Amino acid sequence: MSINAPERLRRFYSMFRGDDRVLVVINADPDAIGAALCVKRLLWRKVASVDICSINTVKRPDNVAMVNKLCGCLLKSAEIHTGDYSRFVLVDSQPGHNEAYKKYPFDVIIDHHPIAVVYNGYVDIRPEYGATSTMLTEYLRAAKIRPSQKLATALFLGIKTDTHDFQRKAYNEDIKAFHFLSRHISLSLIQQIEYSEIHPGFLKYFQQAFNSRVIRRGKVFIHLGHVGTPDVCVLVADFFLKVQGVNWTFVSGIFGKKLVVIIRNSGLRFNAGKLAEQAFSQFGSAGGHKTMARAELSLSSVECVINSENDRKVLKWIMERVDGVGTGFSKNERKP
Ligand SMILES: [Mn+2]
Repeated sequence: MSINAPERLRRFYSMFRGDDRVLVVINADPDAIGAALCVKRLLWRKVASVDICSINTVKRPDNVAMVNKLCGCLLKSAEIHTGDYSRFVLVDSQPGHNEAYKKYPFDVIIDHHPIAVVYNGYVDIRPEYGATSTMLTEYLRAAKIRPSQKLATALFLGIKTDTHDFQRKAYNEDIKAFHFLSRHISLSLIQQIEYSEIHPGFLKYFQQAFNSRVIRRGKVFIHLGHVGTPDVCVLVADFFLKVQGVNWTFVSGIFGKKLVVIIRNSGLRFNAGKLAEQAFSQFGSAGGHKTMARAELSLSSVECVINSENDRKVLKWIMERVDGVGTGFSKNERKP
Protein backbone atom coordinates (compact mmCIF):
# COMPACT_ATOMS: atom_id res chain seq x y z
CA MET A 1 0.00 0.00 0.00
CA SER A 2 1.40 3.36 -0.90
CA ILE A 3 1.67 5.93 1.85
CA ASN A 4 1.27 9.68 1.61
CA ALA A 5 3.74 12.48 2.27
CA PRO A 6 2.61 13.34 5.85
CA GLU A 7 2.89 9.67 6.85
CA ARG A 8 6.37 9.43 5.30
CA LEU A 9 7.39 12.55 7.19
CA ARG A 10 6.05 11.11 10.44
CA ARG A 11 8.00 7.86 9.96
CA PHE A 12 11.14 9.81 9.02
CA TYR A 13 10.90 11.97 12.16
CA SER A 14 10.24 8.91 14.32
CA MET A 15 13.82 7.77 13.60
CA PHE A 16 15.34 10.70 15.53
CA ARG A 17 15.60 11.90 19.13
CA GLY A 18 16.40 15.36 20.47
CA ASP A 19 19.94 14.46 21.49
CA ASP A 20 20.91 12.78 18.20
CA ARG A 21 24.05 13.85 16.38
CA VAL A 22 23.15 13.15 12.77
CA LEU A 23 25.48 12.54 9.83
CA VAL A 24 24.12 12.78 6.29
CA VAL A 25 26.34 10.91 3.84
CA ILE A 26 26.38 11.68 0.11
CA ASN A 27 28.24 11.12 -3.11
CA ALA A 28 28.24 14.82 -3.88
CA ASP A 29 26.45 15.97 -7.01
CA PRO A 30 23.74 18.64 -7.26
CA ASP A 31 20.87 16.25 -6.48
CA ALA A 32 22.63 14.72 -3.48
CA ILE A 33 23.64 18.15 -2.16
CA GLY A 34 20.08 19.48 -2.48
CA ALA A 35 18.66 16.41 -0.76
CA ALA A 36 21.22 16.51 2.07
CA LEU A 37 20.60 20.20 2.74
CA CYS A 38 16.89 19.47 2.89
CA VAL A 39 17.39 16.68 5.43
CA LYS A 40 19.41 19.15 7.50
CA ARG A 41 16.59 21.69 7.33
CA LEU A 42 13.93 19.10 8.23
CA LEU A 43 15.93 18.16 11.32
CA TRP A 44 16.74 21.73 12.37
CA ARG A 45 15.91 22.19 16.08
CA LYS A 46 14.73 18.58 16.23
CA VAL A 47 18.14 16.98 16.88
CA ALA A 48 21.37 18.14 18.53
CA SER A 49 23.36 18.55 15.31
CA VAL A 50 23.42 17.65 11.62
CA ASP A 51 26.61 17.35 9.56
CA ILE A 52 26.93 16.50 5.89
CA CYS A 53 29.86 14.51 4.54
CA SER A 54 30.79 13.37 1.06
CA ILE A 55 32.59 10.20 -0.03
CA ASN A 56 33.97 11.97 -3.12
CA THR A 57 35.93 15.15 -3.71
CA VAL A 58 33.90 17.66 -5.66
CA LYS A 59 35.87 18.63 -8.76
CA ARG A 60 33.51 19.89 -11.43
CA PRO A 61 33.80 23.70 -11.24
CA ASP A 62 30.02 24.23 -11.31
CA ASN A 63 29.58 21.73 -8.48
CA VAL A 64 32.39 23.38 -6.53
CA ALA A 65 30.55 26.69 -6.96
CA MET A 66 27.33 25.07 -5.73
CA VAL A 67 29.04 23.73 -2.61
CA ASN A 68 30.70 27.08 -1.91
CA LYS A 69 27.57 29.16 -2.39
CA LEU A 70 24.88 26.88 -0.98
CA CYS A 71 26.26 24.12 1.15
CA GLY A 72 28.22 25.69 3.97
CA CYS A 73 30.41 22.97 5.40
CA LEU A 74 30.88 19.71 3.52
CA LEU A 75 32.99 17.24 5.51
CA LYS A 76 35.15 14.50 4.02
CA SER A 77 33.91 10.97 4.67
CA ALA A 78 37.47 9.68 5.07
CA GLU A 79 37.97 11.97 8.07
CA ILE A 80 34.72 11.02 9.84
CA HIS A 81 34.80 9.10 13.13
CA THR A 82 31.52 7.25 13.17
CA GLY A 83 31.62 7.26 16.99
CA ASP A 84 30.95 11.02 16.90
CA TYR A 85 27.46 10.40 15.52
CA SER A 86 24.35 8.57 16.68
CA ARG A 87 22.29 8.54 13.47
CA PHE A 88 23.31 8.04 9.84
CA VAL A 89 21.34 9.13 6.80
CA LEU A 90 22.09 8.25 3.17
CA VAL A 91 20.46 10.24 0.38
CA ASP A 92 20.53 9.84 -3.42
CA SER A 93 22.41 6.57 -3.15
CA GLN A 94 22.25 3.09 -1.60
CA PRO A 95 24.74 1.29 0.65
CA GLY A 96 25.77 -1.17 -2.06
CA HIS A 97 26.67 1.58 -4.52
CA ASN A 98 30.08 2.31 -3.03
CA GLU A 99 32.67 0.66 -0.80
CA ALA A 100 33.02 3.93 1.11
CA TYR A 101 29.51 3.50 2.57
CA LYS A 102 30.54 0.31 4.39
CA LYS A 103 31.63 2.07 7.55
CA TYR A 104 28.18 3.54 8.19
CA PRO A 105 25.24 1.74 9.84
CA PHE A 106 22.54 3.69 8.00
CA ASP A 107 19.28 4.39 9.84
CA VAL A 108 17.61 6.28 7.01
CA ILE A 109 17.93 5.80 3.24
CA ILE A 110 16.13 8.10 0.80
CA ASP A 111 16.89 7.53 -2.88
CA HIS A 112 15.51 7.34 -6.40
CA HIS A 113 17.80 4.71 -7.93
CA PRO A 114 16.49 1.20 -8.61
CA ILE A 115 16.28 -0.73 -5.37
CA ALA A 116 18.95 -3.40 -5.06
CA VAL A 117 18.35 -5.23 -1.75
CA VAL A 118 16.24 -4.92 1.37
CA TYR A 119 17.61 -2.46 3.92
CA ASN A 120 16.91 -1.92 7.61
CA GLY A 121 15.66 1.30 9.19
CA TYR A 122 13.53 3.93 7.51
CA VAL A 123 13.79 3.33 3.77
CA ASP A 124 12.12 5.46 1.11
CA ILE A 125 13.25 4.44 -2.35
CA ARG A 126 11.20 5.60 -5.32
CA PRO A 127 12.87 4.79 -8.65
CA GLU A 128 9.91 6.37 -10.43
CA TYR A 129 11.24 9.80 -9.40
CA GLY A 130 13.67 11.82 -11.53
CA ALA A 131 15.54 13.20 -8.51
CA THR A 132 15.95 12.64 -4.78
CA SER A 133 15.53 16.40 -4.43
CA THR A 134 11.95 15.94 -5.63
CA MET A 135 11.29 13.43 -2.85
CA LEU A 136 12.80 15.74 -0.22
CA THR A 137 10.76 18.67 -1.51
CA GLU A 138 7.66 16.59 -0.74
CA TYR A 139 8.90 16.07 2.83
CA LEU A 140 9.52 19.79 3.14
CA ARG A 141 6.02 20.63 1.96
CA ALA A 142 4.48 18.00 4.23
CA ALA A 143 6.36 19.65 7.12
CA LYS A 144 4.95 23.02 5.97
CA ILE A 145 8.42 24.51 5.90
CA ARG A 146 9.01 27.44 3.58
CA PRO A 147 12.48 26.86 2.07
CA SER A 148 15.16 29.53 2.27
CA GLN A 149 16.43 30.88 -1.03
CA LYS A 150 19.58 28.80 -0.75
CA LEU A 151 17.76 25.56 0.04
CA ALA A 152 15.20 26.08 -2.73
CA THR A 153 18.03 26.85 -5.16
CA ALA A 154 19.93 23.69 -4.19
CA LEU A 155 16.85 21.46 -4.59
CA PHE A 156 15.95 23.20 -7.85
CA LEU A 157 19.46 22.56 -9.24
CA GLY A 158 19.25 18.95 -8.06
CA ILE A 159 16.09 18.33 -10.05
CA LYS A 160 17.36 20.33 -13.02
CA THR A 161 20.59 18.34 -13.17
CA ASP A 162 19.18 14.84 -12.69
CA THR A 163 16.43 15.35 -15.26
CA HIS A 164 18.86 17.09 -17.66
CA ASP A 165 16.61 20.12 -17.76
CA PHE A 166 13.65 17.79 -18.11
CA GLN A 167 15.05 16.21 -21.26
CA ARG A 168 15.59 12.91 -19.50
CA LYS A 169 13.25 10.93 -17.34
CA ALA A 170 11.18 13.38 -15.39
CA TYR A 171 7.76 12.85 -13.95
CA ASN A 172 4.79 14.81 -12.80
CA GLU A 173 6.20 14.87 -9.28
CA ASP A 174 9.48 16.37 -10.49
CA ILE A 175 7.63 19.06 -12.40
CA LYS A 176 5.41 19.80 -9.40
CA ALA A 177 8.38 20.14 -7.06
CA PHE A 178 10.27 22.26 -9.60
CA HIS A 179 7.30 24.56 -9.95
CA PHE A 180 6.93 24.92 -6.18
CA LEU A 181 10.67 25.61 -5.71
CA SER A 182 10.78 28.14 -8.54
CA ARG A 183 8.87 30.57 -6.31
CA HIS A 184 11.66 30.52 -3.73
CA ILE A 185 14.92 30.29 -5.71
CA SER A 186 17.57 32.89 -6.47
CA LEU A 187 18.02 33.15 -10.24
CA SER A 188 21.27 35.03 -9.77
CA LEU A 189 22.72 32.21 -7.64
CA ILE A 190 21.68 29.70 -10.30
CA GLN A 191 23.39 31.71 -13.00
CA GLN A 192 26.54 32.12 -10.95
CA ILE A 193 26.68 28.37 -10.43
CA GLU A 194 25.77 27.30 -13.96
CA TYR A 195 28.17 29.80 -15.51
CA SER A 196 31.05 28.29 -13.55
CA GLU A 197 31.03 25.23 -15.76
CA ILE A 198 34.47 25.70 -17.27
CA HIS A 199 37.59 25.74 -15.15
CA PRO A 200 40.12 28.27 -16.53
CA GLY A 201 42.61 25.42 -16.79
CA PHE A 202 40.29 23.65 -19.25
CA LEU A 203 40.67 26.33 -21.91
CA LYS A 204 43.85 24.78 -23.28
CA TYR A 205 41.88 21.63 -24.09
CA PHE A 206 39.34 23.67 -26.04
CA GLN A 207 42.21 25.21 -27.94
CA GLN A 208 43.50 21.78 -28.76
CA ALA A 209 40.01 20.65 -29.72
CA PHE A 210 39.71 23.51 -32.22
CA ASN A 211 43.11 22.70 -33.68
CA SER A 212 42.74 18.95 -33.99
CA ARG A 213 39.04 18.39 -34.65
CA VAL A 214 37.94 16.25 -37.55
CA ILE A 215 34.40 16.83 -38.81
CA ARG A 216 32.94 14.30 -41.20
CA ARG A 217 29.33 13.86 -42.26
CA GLY A 218 27.84 15.30 -39.10
CA LYS A 219 30.36 13.62 -36.81
CA VAL A 220 33.03 15.40 -34.79
CA PHE A 221 36.09 13.47 -33.64
CA ILE A 222 38.56 14.97 -31.18
CA HIS A 223 41.39 13.44 -29.20
CA LEU A 224 42.72 15.58 -26.36
CA GLY A 225 45.74 13.46 -25.39
CA HIS A 226 46.48 13.39 -21.66
CA VAL A 227 43.78 15.14 -19.60
CA GLY A 228 43.65 16.17 -15.95
CA THR A 229 40.08 14.88 -15.70
CA PRO A 230 37.71 13.13 -18.15
CA ASP A 231 35.23 15.93 -17.37
CA VAL A 232 36.94 18.08 -20.00
CA CYS A 233 36.09 15.46 -22.63
CA VAL A 234 32.43 15.77 -21.59
CA LEU A 235 32.52 19.58 -21.80
CA VAL A 236 34.18 19.54 -25.22
CA ALA A 237 31.78 16.85 -26.51
CA ASP A 238 28.75 18.83 -25.32
CA PHE A 239 30.13 22.02 -26.83
CA PHE A 240 30.71 20.64 -30.32
CA LEU A 241 27.28 19.04 -30.37
CA LYS A 242 25.92 22.58 -30.44
CA VAL A 243 27.46 23.20 -33.85
CA GLN A 244 24.75 23.27 -36.48
CA GLY A 245 24.75 20.13 -38.62
CA VAL A 246 26.68 18.10 -36.07
CA ASN A 247 24.82 14.96 -34.94
CA TRP A 248 27.56 13.10 -33.11
CA THR A 249 30.63 13.95 -31.07
CA PHE A 250 33.40 11.58 -30.03
CA VAL A 251 35.90 13.13 -27.65
CA SER A 252 38.68 11.07 -26.15
CA GLY A 253 41.45 11.64 -23.66
CA ILE A 254 43.99 9.63 -21.72
CA PHE A 255 43.37 9.71 -18.00
CA GLY A 256 45.60 7.61 -15.76
CA LYS A 257 45.89 4.17 -17.32
CA LYS A 258 42.75 4.56 -19.40
CA LEU A 259 41.66 5.87 -22.75
CA VAL A 260 38.29 7.50 -22.12
CA VAL A 261 35.92 8.12 -25.03
CA ILE A 262 32.91 10.36 -24.48
CA ILE A 263 30.11 9.99 -27.00
CA ARG A 264 27.20 12.37 -27.49
CA ASN A 265 24.52 12.65 -30.15
CA SER A 266 21.60 14.86 -30.97
CA GLY A 267 19.17 12.15 -29.97
CA LEU A 268 17.14 11.72 -33.13
CA ARG A 269 17.03 7.99 -33.70
CA PHE A 270 20.55 7.25 -32.54
CA ASN A 271 21.81 4.97 -29.84
CA ALA A 272 25.12 6.09 -28.33
CA GLY A 273 25.14 3.35 -25.69
CA LYS A 274 24.81 0.60 -28.26
CA LEU A 275 27.44 2.15 -30.49
CA ALA A 276 29.88 2.48 -27.58
CA GLU A 277 29.33 -1.16 -26.71
CA GLN A 278 29.78 -2.45 -30.25
CA ALA A 279 32.79 -0.28 -31.06
CA PHE A 280 34.73 -0.49 -27.81
CA SER A 281 33.55 -3.15 -25.36
CA GLN A 282 36.27 -5.61 -26.43
CA PHE A 283 38.83 -3.14 -25.02
CA GLY A 284 37.18 -2.26 -21.72
CA SER A 285 33.89 -1.03 -20.29
CA ALA A 286 31.55 0.74 -22.70
CA GLY A 287 27.91 1.72 -22.69
CA GLY A 288 25.38 4.37 -21.78
CA HIS A 289 22.09 5.92 -22.80
CA LYS A 290 20.66 6.70 -26.22
CA THR A 291 22.15 10.18 -26.36
CA MET A 292 25.20 9.85 -24.14
CA ALA A 293 27.73 7.11 -23.65
CA ARG A 294 31.23 6.52 -22.43
CA ALA A 295 33.95 3.97 -23.00
CA GLU A 296 36.83 3.44 -20.60
CA LEU A 297 39.50 1.34 -22.23
CA SER A 298 42.56 0.10 -20.44
CA LEU A 299 45.66 1.45 -22.14
CA SER A 300 47.27 -1.98 -22.05
CA SER A 301 44.55 -3.49 -24.24
CA VAL A 302 44.51 -0.48 -26.57
CA GLU A 303 48.30 -0.55 -26.91
CA CYS A 304 48.08 -3.99 -28.48
CA VAL A 305 46.64 -2.27 -31.54
CA ILE A 306 47.83 1.34 -31.33
CA ASN A 307 50.53 3.54 -29.81
CA SER A 308 48.50 5.60 -27.34
CA GLU A 309 51.08 8.41 -27.28
CA ASN A 310 50.50 9.12 -30.96
CA ASP A 311 47.49 11.45 -30.83
CA ARG A 312 46.75 11.30 -34.55
CA LYS A 313 46.83 7.53 -34.61
CA VAL A 314 44.53 7.29 -31.59
CA LEU A 315 42.06 9.61 -33.29
CA LYS A 316 42.23 7.61 -36.51
CA TRP A 317 41.73 4.37 -34.61
CA ILE A 318 38.63 5.71 -32.87
CA MET A 319 37.23 6.90 -36.20
CA GLU A 320 37.81 3.47 -37.70
CA ARG A 321 36.14 1.72 -34.78
CA VAL A 322 33.10 3.99 -35.09
CA ASP A 323 32.96 3.65 -38.87
CA GLY A 324 33.19 -0.11 -38.51
CA VAL A 325 30.02 -0.15 -36.44
CA GLY A 326 28.21 2.71 -38.14
CA THR A 327 26.04 5.25 -36.42
CA GLY A 328 22.88 4.26 -38.26
CA PHE A 329 20.50 6.96 -39.28
CA SER A 330 22.06 10.41 -39.63
CA LYS A 331 20.75 13.62 -41.13
CA ASN A 332 23.10 13.69 -44.11
CA GLU A 333 22.61 10.08 -45.06
CA ARG A 334 18.86 10.24 -44.75
CA LYS A 335 16.88 9.32 -47.80
CA PRO A 336 13.90 11.54 -48.53
MN1 LIG B 1 19.94 11.70 -8.06
